[in-house]
Amino acid sequence: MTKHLTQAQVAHFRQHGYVYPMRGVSAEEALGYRRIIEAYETASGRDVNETLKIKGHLALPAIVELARRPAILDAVEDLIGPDILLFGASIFAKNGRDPRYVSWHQDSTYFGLTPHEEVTVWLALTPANAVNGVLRVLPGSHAGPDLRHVETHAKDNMLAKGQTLVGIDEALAVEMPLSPGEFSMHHERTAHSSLPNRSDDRRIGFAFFYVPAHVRSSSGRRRATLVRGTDRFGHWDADTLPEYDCDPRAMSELAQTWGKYKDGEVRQAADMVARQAG
Ligand SMILES: O=C(O)CCC(=O)C(=O)O
Repeated sequence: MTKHLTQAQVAHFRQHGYVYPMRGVSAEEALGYRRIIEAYETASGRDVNETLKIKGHLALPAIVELARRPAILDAVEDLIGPDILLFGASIFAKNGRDPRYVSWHQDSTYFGLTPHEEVTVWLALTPANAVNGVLRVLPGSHAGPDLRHVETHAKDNMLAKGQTLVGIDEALAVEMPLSPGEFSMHHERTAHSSLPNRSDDRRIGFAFFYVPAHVRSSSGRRRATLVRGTDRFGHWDADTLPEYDCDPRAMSELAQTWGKYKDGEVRQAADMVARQAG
């Protein structure tokens, strides 16, 4: 008995590594979250792509609340079971007429998790479509190994290192168009990417990273938030959640985690695990 997804959607995810569209919040609520995030962006004076990354939920209680929405967690539970940790959240906000893109990549190479059972929920806060740089996936890529990424550090690449899979056949890409408040889900090994925004308005999505409680960090102890069920494993320390917007204790954890991620600690750890396995 599933809680949100149909059996056919669960089967689709298992076979292809992605599923969409599901409704997480109403269109009005999505607009409300967009406004909250844009107000935060204006107040901070910085592009949210620089400040709401990897542990973006630590900036605002509203983002933690969004990550805990029952409709979202019900769908996550249908895929990974009832004991669910949120180990991260990142915004992907492209401006109108924005040349920035996301190159083909697999998160599994960079997340430092074992076993590879993470599921990403990508929640649309604006429409996401073929014109404004919708999220695209490579069906079935979750079933293969972690592939080699070239770290390009390209200027318009929105990824921390411009990490890029080479040799992907674009003709196999599947777009996952969404209306505001809808979400897609993809497995951490599913190769994904997005093109520049050719529309006049922004394209904003929030990606939430969920793991079942038995998944460990392969890069030393890290932090996460139990969002549903029971943690009988204790592999993760608790995130310092914000008690109010821009709570300095939580903001310092956000900044440290993003810094470490960008600077390669997680990647090095993932490399070590790969060497041990290989
Ligand atoms: O929003 C995008 O364009 C890319 C999203 C992404 O890379 C992710 O959700 O992991």
